[in-house]
Amino acid sequence: MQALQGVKILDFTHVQSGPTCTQLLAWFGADVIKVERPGVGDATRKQLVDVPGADSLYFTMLNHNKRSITLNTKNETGKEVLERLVKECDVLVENFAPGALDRMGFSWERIQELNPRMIMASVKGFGPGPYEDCKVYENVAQCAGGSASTTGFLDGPPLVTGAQIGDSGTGLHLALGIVTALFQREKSGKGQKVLAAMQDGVLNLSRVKLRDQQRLAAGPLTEYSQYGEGTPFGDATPRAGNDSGGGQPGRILKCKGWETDPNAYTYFITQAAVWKKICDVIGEPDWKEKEGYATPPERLDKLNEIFERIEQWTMTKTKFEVMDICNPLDIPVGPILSMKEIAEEPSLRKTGTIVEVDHPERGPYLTVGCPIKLSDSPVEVVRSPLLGEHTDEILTSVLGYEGDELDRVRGSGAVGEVKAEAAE
Ligand code: CAO
Repeated sequence: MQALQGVKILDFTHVQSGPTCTQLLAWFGADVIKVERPGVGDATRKQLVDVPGADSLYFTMLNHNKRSITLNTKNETGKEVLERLVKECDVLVENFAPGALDRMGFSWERIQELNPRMIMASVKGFGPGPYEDCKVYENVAQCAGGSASTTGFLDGPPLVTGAQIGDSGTGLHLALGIVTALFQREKSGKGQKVLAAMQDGVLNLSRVKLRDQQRLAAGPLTEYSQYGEGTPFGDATPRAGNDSGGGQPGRILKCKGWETDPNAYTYFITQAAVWKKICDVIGEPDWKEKEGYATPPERLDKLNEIFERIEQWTMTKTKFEVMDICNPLDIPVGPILSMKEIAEEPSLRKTGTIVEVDHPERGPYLTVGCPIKLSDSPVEVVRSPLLGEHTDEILTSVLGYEGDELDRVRGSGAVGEVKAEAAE
């Protein structure tokens, strides 16, 4: 038994944001039916291809545990099949460019007519307003959501981050919106529209920077390195390099091997409560009581000197040795782990956070498993579907087509080539 067992999702998503959401719902047990254009499918199937002829890792890693039906929704018979899917499903999830669903003939009004219990969930780049009609990809959202202006170093340009906070982040937000709407439907009996705009999702994840924007009115942000360095603040939250976003100063510091290993670094936080232990570890016991060093406010204008001293110590240790020494002392540190190290980490395999999956076209590959663990809803990661792999199965077992009717749909060109044997 899984948490969302019995919930049927009509998955009209593509690329990353929407598929992240429906993959999570599938992992929680929903039956996710991915609708794709015959012969084409989700564009990511053929993007960043590493194994010629096989679905890309981009696609496979975002579409586990789903079924794929190919359907031309601009063809009359295709529309008929889609109507039946709308009536049959609980949730429709889409991340088309604004207006695409309306142009297909499936406005929110029409969907409600067909199925008043339907929850219609959308990712869009922007919410209502001046940019609502724009097409948006990850980095546009990172820039428009406030993340890029606050990421990077003070003397460099704005930076995007490697974490896909615009796409996968918004997909996560949307998934929460969907399960919340399902919960409300239990009482109201009615569906509703759920919107997660990528700009809003990025801003939600960047809220500490909006906090700092307002704190600027009360004076300089004393925990930022630039304060100690004597660099004046402007009128907007500045970029803060690797400074910690909270009240405890932190930096990324070199560790043993940094000259040749680009990831031989550790994050080191000089948490006030463990200051004395830090002083002992780095060999500066005098700093425990020394004037100008003993309390957090006194240290603010000396953070560069302090972190340089700590770095002299971390450079004598590997990032894992730093962890081994500091953890028992409750000094918060964290190694900079490369993707290679993460891929090889046995504990992540054990918890299902990293999973090896087999695929008929590409063989075994690694993927990120469900990051949210429910004690009573186990997740088994199942490979992504081939294009149209479940078309016949969905037409017959979900929508009840049979006999002449089934032949008519199959022969209409609406569902493309039926590849039931692909499941083998
Ligand atoms: N049968 C027939 N037509 C189909 C179809 C199907 N099964 N599935 C999709 N289509 C059509 C759509 O109806 C649309 O046609 P029209 O423009 O003629 O109405 C067309 O395919 C293209 O859809 P699109 O505009 O969404 O796709 P795109 O590649 O041009 O844009 C993207 C991609 C991501 C920029 C856009 O979808 C978007 O802005 N989405 C919202 C924000 C978002 O999710 N962005 C993140 C994506 S992840 O990085």
